[in-house]
Amino acid sequence: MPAKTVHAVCSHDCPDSCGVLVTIDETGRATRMRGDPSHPVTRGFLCGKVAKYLDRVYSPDRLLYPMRRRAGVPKGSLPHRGEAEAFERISWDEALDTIATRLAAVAAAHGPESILPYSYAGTMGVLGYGSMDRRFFHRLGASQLDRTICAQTGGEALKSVYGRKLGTDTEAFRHARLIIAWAANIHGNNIHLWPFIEEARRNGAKLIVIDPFATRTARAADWHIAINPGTDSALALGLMHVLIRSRLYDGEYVEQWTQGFGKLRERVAAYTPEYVASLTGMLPEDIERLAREYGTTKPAVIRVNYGVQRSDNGGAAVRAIAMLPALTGAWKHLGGGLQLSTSGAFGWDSEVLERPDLMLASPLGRPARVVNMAVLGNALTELGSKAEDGPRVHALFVYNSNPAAIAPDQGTVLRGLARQDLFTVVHEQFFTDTADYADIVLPATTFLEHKDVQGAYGHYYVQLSEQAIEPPGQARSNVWLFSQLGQRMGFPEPCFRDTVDDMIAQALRVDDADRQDPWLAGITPESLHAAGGAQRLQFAAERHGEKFLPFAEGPFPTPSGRIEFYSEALAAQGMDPLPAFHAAAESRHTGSGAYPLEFLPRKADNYTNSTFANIPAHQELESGHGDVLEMHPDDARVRGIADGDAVDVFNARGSLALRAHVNGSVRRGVVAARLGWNKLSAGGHNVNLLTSQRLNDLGGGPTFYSVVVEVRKSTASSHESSGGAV
Ligand SMILES: Nc1nc2c(c(=O)[nH]1)N[C@H]1C(S)=C(S)[C@@H](COP(=O)(O)OP(=O)(O)OC[C@H]3O[C@@H](n4cnc5c(=O)[nH]c(N)nc54)[C@H](O)[C@@H]3O)O[C@H]1N2
Ligand SMILES: Nc1nc2c(c(=O)[nH]1)N[C@H]1C(S)=C(S)[C@@H](COP(=O)(O)OP(=O)(O)OC[C@H]3O[C@@H](n4cnc5c(=O)[nH]c(N)nc54)[C@H](O)[C@@H]3O)O[C@H]1N2
Ligand code: SF4
Ligand SMILES: [Mo]
Repeated sequence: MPAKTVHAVCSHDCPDSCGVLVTIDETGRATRMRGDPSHPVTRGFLCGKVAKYLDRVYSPDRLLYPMRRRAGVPKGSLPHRGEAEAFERISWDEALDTIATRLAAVAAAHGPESILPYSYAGTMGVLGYGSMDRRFFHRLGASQLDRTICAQTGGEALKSVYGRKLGTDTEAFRHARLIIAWAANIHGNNIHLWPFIEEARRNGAKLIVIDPFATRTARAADWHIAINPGTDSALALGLMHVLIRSRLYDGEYVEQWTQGFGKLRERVAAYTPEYVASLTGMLPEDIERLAREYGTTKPAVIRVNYGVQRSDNGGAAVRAIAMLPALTGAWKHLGGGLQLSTSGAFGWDSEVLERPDLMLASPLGRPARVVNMAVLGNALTELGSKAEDGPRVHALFVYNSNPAAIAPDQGTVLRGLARQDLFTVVHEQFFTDTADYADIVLPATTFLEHKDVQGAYGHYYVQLSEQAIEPPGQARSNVWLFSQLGQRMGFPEPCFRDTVDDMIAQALRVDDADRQDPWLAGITPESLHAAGGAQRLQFAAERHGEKFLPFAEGPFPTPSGRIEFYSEALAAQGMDPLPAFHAAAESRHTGSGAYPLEFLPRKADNYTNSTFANIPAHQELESGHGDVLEMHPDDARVRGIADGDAVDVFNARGSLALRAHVNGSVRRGVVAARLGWNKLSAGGHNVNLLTSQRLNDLGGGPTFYSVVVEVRKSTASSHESSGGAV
């Protein structure tokens, strides 16, 4: 086989969805990966994580074969690379038969809803994320998983205002004169936006960052506002107060395209700069100044990211922030507006891919109950204790996710996973913290080893990801796994035999122009291939030689056809139809004497959630950050803590062993640490030991960033993590 280059797409959970060119040598081995230079957003470079991707693909730690827990070995955390003691290799045949038999037995004994799938965005490929797997669980009658862990709150919030998850085109940021990065760690989480911001700044644009943490992005900004965590709704309402009071809003746009302005004006009246300053930790004059700059600079764009919605008041925060460009009419200008996500632009045919109708053909004969993934701990330990709950969970099937590390209230999650009467399957690339608790572990492919199609939540290109290399060992894709299982369970529907190519055609709806989304018109696997792997969505405006401006004019896909400052739909659900500030249950405002510090358990710049945390090259990039607690010097001093000291960070849910880093990344009253693998952390737990299963105000999202803790210098005997008793 001669050397060749293949177009793939980075499928990790990241807004950028980079086009990747993979060089394959004569032996079929990938030797090089680089960003596709012809992709208008990737622009020829990859982030530090994926530039080193071949270290992951060819890691000696890859899971290569199906494995089974050895008889009599109890479930629980294993030392890193310690799985050989607890697990033994089996064939795929035996693995699939065991799973099919056990799932059938669980369904027969307790009802199919006692089976719970658990997946998130290990891969963002359209097929790998959700297609054959959904068909399988729907046909089985398994519980449905409400995928709330990341973006649902923000998505619901944006849709409540605009009706659709669209935002300012990434490439248009180069035209902005003012860019506000609101809870957006662009350098760490969204690096392909940065060159457009740099271009805008070369032309005189200003960058303002609103983040309680001094990220690299914040350090590079013209103005960093280190807001108190969870107070963003107050700031946005305060900005609207000033914009309205000072008549810095676009009356014509408001009149023509929005509804509820009068009620909004009444609501924001209370949010004076002085009041908002008392909540956010800002100065009143800075709130005035920010509002004036935002109201008078055009084009002005807000890059808001999901960090802002991981708290009790997160839905209201996104709603209020999203209203700002509607008030100023910023959407009218190329380079103005707001971007949270662009994912709503991709009209994949999910009905055909996921087949929710198959629930009616399941033994249940009705839609299955829905379990919120943000409360996995309770779902495994408490669900089923009341008659109306439905059955207790007796089988858990994990893929595309590492819940032992990423789900909140880790102590309870691990207690649930340790149940001997729970049958757990984990489909993974590596022996993660979750695999430690599995009965059966199955090896999964990376994006170099399977074919898929993908959109993005940070740009507007559809891409084909070709298979670049053969899977190592016996690794198999998600589509293959659930197709095999469907057939072994004897499901008669032909859709369980669909090939990957069939399903890519279904996603794009190439065979049915009537059902095809207009922005996907003419995009086929062949056209994608001919275009070198990536094609821009077919926006009507651009076909007419105009610019794509998502919300420059209506009608809008909301109930009223207008941008909704005031939402009747939310009111009908008993919720506040207008945004308001409410203090988080765990925060400085709710005054918990025992736990006076606000804790930010953040994402690492060089991992993707828990992914990459086990790769030495990535650990090196994070060196000095892994087990670190960022503290303000004043908070350290009063506790007798010096830079580098071992500390215990604790609350009622547990105690985490970290090392203090007293460096000014956070303001007084806030401490921060990063997400990683439990078993690679000093005390065997990560930051989610301290987070709570409390849900936020919209869409059932988690509250990762509303957590209070206390910190003390550790004594030798106290310095190990503990928890799970509460
Ligand atoms: N390097 C890297 N890239 C990633 C990921 C990763 O783990 N690592 N994760 C991926 C995933 S899953 C997602 S969802 C995306 C998007 O992820 P984002 O939502 O952008 O990421 P976060 O880091 O959660 O939050 C962004 C910023 O919000 C700040 N923040 C926290 N609380 C508050 C608050 O109350 N107010 C304000 N104003 N800011 C706050 C945090 O300090 C952080 O710097 O990123 C993706 N990209
Ligand atoms: N404290 C704290 N907790 C958080 C967050 C935070 O910021 N702070 N962020 C939250 C957010 S935004 C999110 S999105 C979640 C993310 O939670 P998860 O989606 O669980 O993310 P990862 O930890 O990246 O785990 C993904 C796993 O999928 C595996 N995988 C990759 N590709 C495939 C594949 O093709 N098939 C299979 N079967 N497996 C594959 C990877 O090896 C990896 O172990 O975490 C949430 N948890
Ligand atoms: S993780 Fe994000 S920035 Fe890095 S290569 Fe993948 S898509 Fe691009
Ligand atoms: Mo996420």
